[in-house]
Amino acid sequence: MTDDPDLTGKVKDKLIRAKEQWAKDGRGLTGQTARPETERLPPGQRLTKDFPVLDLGVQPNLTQAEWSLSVAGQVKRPIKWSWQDLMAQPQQEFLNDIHCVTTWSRYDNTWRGVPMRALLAAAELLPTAKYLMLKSFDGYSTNVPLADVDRDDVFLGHTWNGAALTREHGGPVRLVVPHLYFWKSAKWIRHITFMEKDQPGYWEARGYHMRGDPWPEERYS
Ligand SMILES: Nc1nc2c(c(=O)[nH]1)N[C@H]1C(S)=C(S)[C@@H](COP(=O)(O)O)O[C@H]1N2
Ligand SMILES: [Mo]
Repeated sequence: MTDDPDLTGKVKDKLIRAKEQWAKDGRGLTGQTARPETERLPPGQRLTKDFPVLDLGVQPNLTQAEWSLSVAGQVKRPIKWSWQDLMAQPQQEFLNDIHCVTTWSRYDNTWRGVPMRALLAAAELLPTAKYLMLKSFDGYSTNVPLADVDRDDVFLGHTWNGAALTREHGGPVRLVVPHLYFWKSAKWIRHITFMEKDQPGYWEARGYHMRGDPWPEERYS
């Protein structure tokens, strides 16, 4: 086991309580339907030009050398990737829109990173692998169905808009799952477990949706 990282900040208890209450109140739900084929902004979202920072309030200070990602569970080949191992993987450019469940959306993010399908291929998944639990260096976790990461547009991102991903946005490395609400995009990613059965992560255990597709407004459970 690696040493626990140095953490900056304090857990934002008030924000966490507020977000739990939003789930109870169904905040942001419009009941409208919209389609990604004909629209760009999902229902209940508003566009922002800046890039808000959202997390539990505690940010790990990780150098590239301190970062690593381990992969276990329903796989034939467990993985442990250092920064050098990640750099040795295929690198690609990505362009996407971000939709946060707190109702902001941000268009035209450019990224560089490793396609998630490179990791899926390297781990050689067992047929029993159906869901993922993502765990991060700040103690955060989130779950996602395998089908939602086995796609060309999902990646491990290390560069955003031409510069190294900053610590506040999850650097050195975060997952990006652009077609789901942004809470599924784990910052400071540390560990991935492939699971047979779905399990709730941090927000999913606090009233948030197990999948989180913004188009049908899968905000809450
Ligand atoms: N490790 C970790 N990842 C996380 C979070 C977190 O608290 N810890 N918050 C999630 C939430 S709720 C959102 S909206 C996005 C915010 O990413 P950003 O700060 O880069 O905008 O990160 C997601 N990934
Ligand atoms: Mo969020």
